[in-house]
Amino acid sequence: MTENEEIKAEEVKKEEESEKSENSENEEGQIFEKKEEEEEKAKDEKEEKKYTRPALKRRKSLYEGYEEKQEFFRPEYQFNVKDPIKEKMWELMDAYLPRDKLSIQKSIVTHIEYTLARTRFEIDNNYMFQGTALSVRDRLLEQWNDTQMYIRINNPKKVYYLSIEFLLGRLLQNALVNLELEDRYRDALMDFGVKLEEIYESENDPALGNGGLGRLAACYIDSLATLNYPAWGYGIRYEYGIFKQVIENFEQKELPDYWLTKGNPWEIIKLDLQYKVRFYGYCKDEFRNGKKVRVWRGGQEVLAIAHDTAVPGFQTFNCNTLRLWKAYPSEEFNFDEFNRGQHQGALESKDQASYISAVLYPNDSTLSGKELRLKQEYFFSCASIQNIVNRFRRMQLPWSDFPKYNTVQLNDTHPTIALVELLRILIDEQHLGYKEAFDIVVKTFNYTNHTVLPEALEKWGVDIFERLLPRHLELIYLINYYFMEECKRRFGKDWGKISRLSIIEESSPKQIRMANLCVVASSHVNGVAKIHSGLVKTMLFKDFADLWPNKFTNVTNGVTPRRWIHCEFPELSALLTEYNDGKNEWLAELDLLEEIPPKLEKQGKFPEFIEKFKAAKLKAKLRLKEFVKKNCHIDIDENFMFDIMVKRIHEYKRQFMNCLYCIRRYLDIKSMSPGDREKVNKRVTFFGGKAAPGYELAKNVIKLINMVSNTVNNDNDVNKYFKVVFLPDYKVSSAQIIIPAADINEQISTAGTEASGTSCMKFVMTGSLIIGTHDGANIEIADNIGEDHCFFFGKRVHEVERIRKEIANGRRNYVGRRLKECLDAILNNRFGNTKFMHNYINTLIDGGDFYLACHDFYDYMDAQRRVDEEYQKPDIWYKKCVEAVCKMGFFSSDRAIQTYAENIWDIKPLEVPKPSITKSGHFVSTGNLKSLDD
Ligand code: NBG
Repeated sequence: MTENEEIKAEEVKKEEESEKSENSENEEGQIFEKKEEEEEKAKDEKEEKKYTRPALKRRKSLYEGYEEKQEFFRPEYQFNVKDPIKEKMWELMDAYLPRDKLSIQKSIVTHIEYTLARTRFEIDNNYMFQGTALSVRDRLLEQWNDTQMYIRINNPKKVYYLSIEFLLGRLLQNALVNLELEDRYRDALMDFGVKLEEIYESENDPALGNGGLGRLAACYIDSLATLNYPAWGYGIRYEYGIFKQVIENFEQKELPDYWLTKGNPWEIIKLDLQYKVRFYGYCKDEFRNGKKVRVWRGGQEVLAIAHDTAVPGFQTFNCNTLRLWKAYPSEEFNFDEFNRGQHQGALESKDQASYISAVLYPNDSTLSGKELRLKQEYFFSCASIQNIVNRFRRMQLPWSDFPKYNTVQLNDTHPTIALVELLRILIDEQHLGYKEAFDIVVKTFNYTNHTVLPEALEKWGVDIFERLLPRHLELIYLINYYFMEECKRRFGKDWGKISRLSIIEESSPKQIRMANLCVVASSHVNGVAKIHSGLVKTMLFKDFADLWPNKFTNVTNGVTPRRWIHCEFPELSALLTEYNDGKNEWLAELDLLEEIPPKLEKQGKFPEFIEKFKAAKLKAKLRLKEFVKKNCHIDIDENFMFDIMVKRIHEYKRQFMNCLYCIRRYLDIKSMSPGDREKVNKRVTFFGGKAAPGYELAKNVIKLINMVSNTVNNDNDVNKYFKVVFLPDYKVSSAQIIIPAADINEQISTAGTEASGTSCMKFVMTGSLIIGTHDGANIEIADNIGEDHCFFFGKRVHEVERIRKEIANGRRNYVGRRLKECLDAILNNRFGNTKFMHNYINTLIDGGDFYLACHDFYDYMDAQRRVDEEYQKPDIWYKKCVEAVCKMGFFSSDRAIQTYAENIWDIKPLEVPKPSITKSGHFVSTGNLKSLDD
C-alpha cells in the first residue's frame, strides 16, 4: 500500500468505527433507508418502463431518394380562394428554394450585395458569415411559415416553455445540420475559397444564459422541434448576455458582452407584434353593468416587441419559434417635457424602458433580489401570456377549454408571475369567478425546480411587489387565502406545517415564496434528476407532497446529440454513423447506438473501432491544444491525460477541492526521485467557468487556481508530468472544443447539491469517463453505462446530512497530514501571496466545511489514484469510453421532451406534411386564415 492508501484506509476505518459506535440508531436508519431505496427503485423501474423509453419514430434523411436539383413543392393552405392576384403570388411561392450548389452560391452573394450592401471586392469572413446565415435563414423561414400555418389550421394543443434564459450558442452550424444542408453549403463555399468551419468562427455566441438552466432550455427547444411538437420558447432578448471573462493578474475581470456588434442575422423583429406591459400604478373598484370589477390603472407602460428566431428540428420540416421580447418605450417621447426644452429628461424616460431587457443578471444559483430583475420577470411573462391568450381567443372557445389547448412549463420560478397574470386576465378582464379562473390556471401550468439550494429559491419582499405589481399582490393574497383555508381543514392546528406551506413568509418584511406559489398553482412539479426529484419531494416540498403526492414527478435532464455529439465532435459522429450501417438516424434516436457494441463484439471489430475512436479523440485533443496555445499561451502535450472541470464556479461544485488535489499532485511529484517521476500518469488538469461578479469566494478560487497553475507550469521538475490550465471565458462555443477533448471529467459536487448537471452527459457522450460523487445525473449515468465505467467517491446524501449535523454540534474536521500539507502550502503562500484564501481555509478547518471539501478529500484522492491506474491500461480505458458513449441514449433531450410530453403536457406531435416533387401532388388544405397576427 502507498502512504496515501494507508492513511486513507486508516482514516476511513477510524471514521467508520467511530460512526458505528457513536450511533447504532444510525445503522438502523441506514437499513431503513436501504429498504426504502429498494422500494423506490422498484417503483421507479415501473414508472420508467412506462415513460422513459418512449418509442420514437424512425427517421430518415429528408432528401433520401431525391435528386439534387429536384424541386420541392410546399404544402398549400388556401387552394380555392378566387383571387387572381393572390393566385399569381402563391404560384410564385409554391416551391421551396432550390438547394443545389449553384442556387446556394447565388443566394449567398445576393445577400452580401443586396442585403448587406457590400461590393464584391470587400467580402471578409464576417460578411461571408452574414451572407451565408441569411441564405440559410431564407430556407428556415419557408419551413417556419409553413409550420406556423399548419399549426394554425389544425389547432392542436400547444406547449409554451417560459424561461428567463436561453443559452443558445452559435446557430449557423446547428441550422445547417438540422436542415441537412451542411455538406452542400460546405461544397458551395469551397468554390469561393472559403472554409465553412472558418465561417462558423465568425458568429458571436448569443449567450443569453448563465449556465445549465439556460442551456437546458436551448436543448429542449431543439428537441421540441425535432419531435414535431407545436411549441414556443418565450424569453427575453437581452442586449448584453453573460459577461465576458478575462483573466488579469490571475483574477477574473468582467467585460460587457454586447453580442450584437455584428447584428443578428437570425432574428426577425416583428414590430407589429407588440404588447403593453404595465408597472406600478394603483388598483381600484369600478362598476360595470352594475357589477363590481377590480382595475389596475396608472403607473408606467412599456412595450414588449417580439424578436423571433426560427428553431428547426432535425430531419423534419417542422420549424418552431423562439420568441424573445425586447422592451421599448410605449410613447416615443414625453412631448410635454420635450416641448418645454427638456430634451434630456424626455430621452431618459425613454431609455429607462429599454433598460428592462438590457442585461442578463449574471447570477447562477443565487437570488439577486433587485427590483429590475422582478421587472424583467414580469415583462416577459406578461407579454408571453398576452400572446398565448390572443392565440386562444382567435379560436372563440369557452375559457374552460383553455387548458385543453395550452400547457405552460415554468423553467424554474423566474416566470412564476405568468400564472398570476393569467389569473388577472381571467378575473379582471374576462370576469370569470375566482374558482373557475384558478382552476384554469392550475390545469395550464407546470413547474420545474432546478435547485434545492436555499439561496437560489426566489423570494420577493411584499413591499417591492406592492409598488411594482399591486394587483398581482392582491391576487397572490387571494390564492394564499383559499390555500390556507384548505390547509386548515386538512391539518387542523398544525401551525408549524401551515406556516411552512404558506405562500407568504411571515418575516419582516414579509416575503413571497415564489416556489410555494408555483407548487400551489401548477398541476405538475418536477425535479431534473431522480435523486433531485426525490429531495424535492421529501425535503424541499415535503409538506406539499403530503398534501398532493401525485403532483410531484421526475424528468431527468437531457442534452441534444445534434449539438453535443455531431457538431462538437464531427470525427466521432462520422465514426458512429459508419458503424450504424452508414446511417445517421441515431442522431434522432440515440438509443440506436446501443446496438453497436454487441455487433462489434460479434464481428470481432472492437479493436478496430477503438483504434478509430482513439484517432478521433486525438484530433479533439489537438484542437484543444491549439485553443490553449492561442488563449492561454500555454503549451500542453496531447499525449497527457486530459482531466477537465468546466462549469460555473460555486462552492457546492467544489472546484476548490479539485484545486487542493492539484496541489497534492504537485507536491507529490516535486518530492519524487526523477526515476519515480517517470512512472507518473501524465496529466493536464483544466478548469473553466465564470464566477458571479459579486461572489467573492468563487472569484478567489479562480485566482488561486491561476496562481497554482502558474507555479506548476513553470516548475521544470514537475511540468513534464503535470500541468494546470484555467480556460478563460467558458461558453457554449468553447465548450464544443473543450468537452470532446476530455479523457476524464470532474463531477464532484457535494452529494445532494447538484440538481442534475448536464455537462456530465455531454462528456460521456463524447467519450470521457466521470470522476464524481453520488449526485445529480451522475447516478443515473452510472445506472445506464455501469458503475464500473465511473470513478465514484465521497459521502452520500444521508451521510452528508449527518456529518453536517455533527459539524454544527462542534465536531472539528479531521485534517490528516496529506490534506494539511496542501492547506499549508496555501497558508504559507507557496504559490505567491494567497492571503485572500487564508480565512476561508481556517473556517474550513474550524467546522465551517459545509460542503465537505475536506471531508471528502481522502476519498477523492483515492478515486484519482484509480483513474491514474486505469488510464495506464489503454485497452480497458478506451473500451469503457466507447461502451459508455453507446449507452447514453437515455440522456438525449429527445427522451426528456418525450417524457414531458407524455407525462406532464399531454400533447401530441403535429408533423408538417412532407413536400411533394410534383406540383399537383402536394398537401392542400382550406384553412381558416382570419388573422395572421401570431
Ligand atoms: C441548475 C442546476 C444544474 C442543472 C440545471 C438544469 C440552476 C438554478 N440550476 O444541476 O444547478 O443541471 O439547473 O436543470 O441554475
